[in-house]
Amino acid sequence: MTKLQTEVENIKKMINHAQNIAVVGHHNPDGDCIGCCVAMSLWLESKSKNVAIFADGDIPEKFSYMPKVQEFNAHPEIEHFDLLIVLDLSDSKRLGVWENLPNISDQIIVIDHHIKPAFKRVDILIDMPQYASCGEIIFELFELLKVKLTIEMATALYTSIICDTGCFLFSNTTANTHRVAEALMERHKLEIEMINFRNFRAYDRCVIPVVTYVLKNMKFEFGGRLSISVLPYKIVKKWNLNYESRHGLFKYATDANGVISSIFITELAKGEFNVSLRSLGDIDVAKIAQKLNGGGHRNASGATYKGQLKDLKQILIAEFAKVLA
Ligand SMILES: [Mn+2]
Repeated sequence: MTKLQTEVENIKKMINHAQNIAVVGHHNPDGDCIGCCVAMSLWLESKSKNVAIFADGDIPEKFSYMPKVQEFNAHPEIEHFDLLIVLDLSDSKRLGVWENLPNISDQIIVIDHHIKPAFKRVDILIDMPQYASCGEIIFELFELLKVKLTIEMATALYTSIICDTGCFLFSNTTANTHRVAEALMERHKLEIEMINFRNFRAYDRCVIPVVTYVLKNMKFEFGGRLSISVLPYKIVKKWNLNYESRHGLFKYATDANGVISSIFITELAKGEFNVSLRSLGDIDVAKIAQKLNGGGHRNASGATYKGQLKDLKQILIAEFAKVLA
């Protein structure tokens, strides 16, 4: 029995007893997080629940093909919830500006696929890191609860799956990932060309100078197996780079032939750095991120760091040396 199968009756009861429900994802919400929150909210509303959706940060415009994306963060004034459902979120710190939600909610369900989710108080915790996306877990939950998926819910869950697997490219993609995608596509005529184009091909021409900067300044270590990119604060500020536009740049750091792991450092404010780590195969970058009090998945992790860039680089290179040298 999976954790989900064991807990499904308790989840059902908890949701049935709640009327006012908050659904929250992580800050800088990505496609998995947004897809899960949308699918969950649509289902709860079909059960006549009052639902408020939260995720700290901008909801990227590319997700506007899903319903409810306009409703994220629309109800900051609500002071109490019967139930809080936390999705795709491993650490209460990643609630960002919504860190108070657990304190104003009677009960809390966490459903996540990160390694070791960390929360102070949880009534039901479903942590299934073997799943590529949180969307896969929500699909399974809906199956167990015999929820009839609408095309909007299927579109949202399909978005979850493709976004966390890089459109079925990453090593976290499993047979189950494909089975869930198959089931979603079998039930509804999803607009996969539009969804995939928006998420994996489309780019704004205004990012061209930044892409040029990244390509020109990329450094390689360990015989070209590690790439290191740094976006200094002056570039971030000059081009007004938000999380979404920065995220699209990781591809250049990770996809050069021969590169099996990458470091992408963004200076968000003077002396304050966002670190994104990616890897292929068995190289566990979550462990390296944990050294900086960050975390994530084996092949995709992140952390923040305050201090000197040269010290940060030194720490990271020393860690990568353990697996690459
Ligand atoms: Mn996820």
